[in-house]
Amino acid sequence: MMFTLFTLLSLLLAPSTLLTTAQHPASPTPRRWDQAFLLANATLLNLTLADKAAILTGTGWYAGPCVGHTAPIASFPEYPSLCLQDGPLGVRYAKNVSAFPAGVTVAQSWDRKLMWDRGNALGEEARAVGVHVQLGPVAGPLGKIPQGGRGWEGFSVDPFLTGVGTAQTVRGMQTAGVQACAKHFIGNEQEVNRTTVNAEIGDREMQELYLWPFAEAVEARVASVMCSYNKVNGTWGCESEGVLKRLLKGTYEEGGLGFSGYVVSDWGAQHTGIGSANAGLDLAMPGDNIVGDTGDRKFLWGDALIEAVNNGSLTTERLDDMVRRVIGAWYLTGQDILAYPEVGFDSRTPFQEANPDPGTGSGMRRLVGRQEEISMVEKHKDIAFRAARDGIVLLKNEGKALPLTNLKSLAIIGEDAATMPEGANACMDRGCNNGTLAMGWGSGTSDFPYLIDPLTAMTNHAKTTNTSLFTSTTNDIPAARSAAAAADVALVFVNSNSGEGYITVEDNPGDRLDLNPWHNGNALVAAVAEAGKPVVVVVHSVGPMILEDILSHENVVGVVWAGIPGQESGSSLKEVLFGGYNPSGKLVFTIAKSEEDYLTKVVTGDVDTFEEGQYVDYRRFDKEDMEVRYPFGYGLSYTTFQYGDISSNILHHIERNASIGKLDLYEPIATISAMVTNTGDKAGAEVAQLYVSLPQEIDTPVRQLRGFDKIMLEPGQSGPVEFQLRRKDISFWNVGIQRWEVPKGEISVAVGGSSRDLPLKAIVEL
Ligand SMILES: *[C@@H]1O[C@H](CO)[C@@H](O)[C@H](O)[C@H]1NC(C)=O
Ligand SMILES: *[C@@H]1O[C@H](CO)[C@@H](O)[C@H](O)[C@H]1NC(C)=O
Ligand SMILES: *[C@@H]1O[C@H](CO)[C@@H](O)[C@H](O)[C@H]1NC(C)=O
Ligand SMILES: *[C@@H]1O[C@H](CO)[C@@H](O)[C@H](O)[C@H]1NC(C)=O
Ligand SMILES: *[C@@H]1O[C@H](CO)[C@@H](O)[C@H](O)[C@H]1NC(C)=O
Ligand SMILES: *[C@@H]1O[C@H](CO)[C@@H](O)[C@H](O)[C@H]1NC(C)=O
Ligand SMILES: *[C@@H]1O[C@H](CO)[C@@H](O)[C@H](O)[C@H]1NC(C)=O
Ligand SMILES: *[C@@H]1O[C@H](CO)[C@@H](O)[C@H](O)[C@H]1NC(C)=O
Ligand SMILES: CC(=O)N[C@H]1CO[C@H](CO)[C@@H](O)[C@@H]1O
Repeated sequence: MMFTLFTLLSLLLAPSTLLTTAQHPASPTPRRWDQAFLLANATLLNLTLADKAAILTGTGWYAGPCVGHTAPIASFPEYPSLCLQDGPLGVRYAKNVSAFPAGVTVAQSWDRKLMWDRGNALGEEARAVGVHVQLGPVAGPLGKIPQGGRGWEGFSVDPFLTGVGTAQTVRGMQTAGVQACAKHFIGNEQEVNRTTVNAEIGDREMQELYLWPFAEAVEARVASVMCSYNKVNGTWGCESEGVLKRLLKGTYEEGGLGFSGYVVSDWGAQHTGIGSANAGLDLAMPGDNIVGDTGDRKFLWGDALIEAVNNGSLTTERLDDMVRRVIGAWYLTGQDILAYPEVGFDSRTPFQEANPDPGTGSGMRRLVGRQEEISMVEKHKDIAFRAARDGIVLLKNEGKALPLTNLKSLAIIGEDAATMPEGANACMDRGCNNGTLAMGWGSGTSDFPYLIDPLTAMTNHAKTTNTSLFTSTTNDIPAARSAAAAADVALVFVNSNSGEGYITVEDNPGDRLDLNPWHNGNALVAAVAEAGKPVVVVVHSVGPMILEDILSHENVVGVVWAGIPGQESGSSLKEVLFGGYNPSGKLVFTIAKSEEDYLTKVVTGDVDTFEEGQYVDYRRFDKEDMEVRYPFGYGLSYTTFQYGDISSNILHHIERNASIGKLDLYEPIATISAMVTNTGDKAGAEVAQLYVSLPQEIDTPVRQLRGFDKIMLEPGQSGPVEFQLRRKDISFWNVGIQRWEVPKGEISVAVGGSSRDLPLKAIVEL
């Protein structure tokens, strides 16, 4: 009888639109949560206590080919052994999958469609190799600490931009049929002592900064959220009722996001059995404790969950809620009706001797290659390329030094210009900084299927244009000088790397030791600049760097910020340098004049009090009226743009101080429009930005990003940009009443090309 009911439900709830094509915008999932839960409820009636415990407990560290698995369930044969796998820029440890640009680089494109495309491509590749749950995107760290090791995995230090990046990635991934996992929840802002540090976060910055992108993920129907290693207010992230039960799953009336999916622990972040279940953790990963590089097969859940229900310390209601969330996410994303392939890779290590991998030199893993994966790399090449190219930010272009045209000779200088001799994948989890930097290090990496390094791309270009190249692909100063002396223009490559704290690279413990270029990059630039030729500096960096030394040389006429570009590094850079593409990227953080200016830094000891409140990055620089080198949102083009004609259209007149529901919060209430004109002589795209200023009496940043629109314009052409404001976008978190509230007083908006270039202003007349 159950079977009949179940079949009927499945037919009724069979998704109408599916799953295959990269349409945009697309319905974020084939089913809604209520439809998924109806199916999950029917299934729950059929499951034993032991089945439920198995659904909720990982099978152990490297107990299968993925980094996490649950067991198959005999009485529920359609439900698979779930495969959970990193990560946010590609499928970790798989072969022949794409290595996309990191989150921070696609964010620099400020292109919603491209963010969705990249997410969708990530999801398609994960699904093609049998991954059910892809561990990304990264919505935290937000990146309040510029040295923080994992900021590059996410999008921006601005919560609005990170919110858009997170939501678009979630939608793209889940449209491909894979479950997304927004991580790390919450307050995991540094690598040093990340498993012990206590993040003491006040409600205001919690809601207005750190929770914001997770709220957007929930609105995008994210299937799962990963709780983090750190403590919040003294309690482990994965057993904190305050953050899991109240902030994440609580209703809006309770100050929460109303998240319907499941919370999965970061690997080994679970510390208690029943405590974590009662606090809001739903799925324990990898299940056992990680000791060194192996699991101890001691499980905090599994049989203990059964005992706990039997002895009354865990209610059946809560257990069923956990199961409903986990299998509900499987129904939500339509994985019950998708043909899901077998897992096509193996993450287990170390099998170096038994399974050498001469192709890449990584030699660490047993890898299974499959035809469909190979075609995916080809299919997604263009997305990987565009995300890298459109994320390049032109910071300096003195006397139109760029694009480089009609060159007779060019010098390519610096070890960051070329792949290291041992191969792009030589270092396990990219845990070194040798050769050109196209990815940070840690679990948020994947193997490069190929890496077009800058030197290769420049060499090919030089051949087609008959340009002589002089190269020096180390940071050796005499060699750099002589290469520069022979050429018309010198390209000097510098970089700065960071990653996850389980690997230390050249004394950098995940977090960066400082914001200078690595390997004496400043001295390299100085030496070349002294050779007297025009110098263009190309920067590959995980996050903010201090550029004062580099900019102090008159001969440094150009600076190109190429981010963390992934497999298409050189090809994307070549387009910008030689004018095949007009750069349109903008900074997603501020480049300050000195490291101390940021105020926030890696805390030593075990407590981060978040005493800076909301005032991180441009929110701080604007509050203190500090000079910066390059402001948030800044980026040059080979053409110029002018802004005009701002107007606002109120869609709904609202009561400022009335009790509202969650739906109202995300409802558009006003549209702001403006005209942008291309006043130069080249076609190009402009990222128009909208910042909201709330009345200063409520102790709020001077301005906050609340909209952006990217428009492509021919020379002389004008076109409209439009920004939609939701109620939340003009609200602040009222700690007293624990609600979002539209403040009394004047609310104004400003529109322009960066956070410090805002020619248009208007008042929002509510
Ligand atoms: C699923 O079951 C729970 C517990 O009985 C109930 O609260 C919930 O409304 C059900 N969901 C649906 C969509 O029927
Ligand atoms: C319930 O379990 C039986 C076997 O015990 C199986 O045949 C049936 O398909 C299951 N129904 C659902 C809805 O999972
Ligand atoms: C953390 O502590 C601060 C300060 O006491 C408090 O305002 C906030 O609500 C707490 N947050 C959580 C999630 O417990
Ligand atoms: C119930 O069982 C759980 C799991 O084994 C255990 O942690 C807890 O201490 C037990 N509680 C009681 C009251 O026996
Ligand atoms: C990377 O460079 C470091 C420092 O020069 C060196 O010790 C290490 O062997 C290099 N690693 C590889 C894989 O080449
Ligand atoms: C390339 O440049 C060299 C030296 O500048 C010149 O001799 C040669 O004719 C050029 N070849 C082409 C195909 O333009
Ligand atoms: C990490 O925390 C411990 C205390 O648990 C402290 O002694 C140590 O100094 C901290 N390490 C750093 C680098 O801050
Ligand atoms: C409305 O305004 C009053 C007075 O400023 C304040 O006490 C109250 O908390 C506000 N919010 C609501 C929802 O009434
Ligand atoms: C098309 C492609 O990149 N194929 C590669 C898949 O991976 C194997 C193993 O590394 C390579 O040998 C193939 O060239």
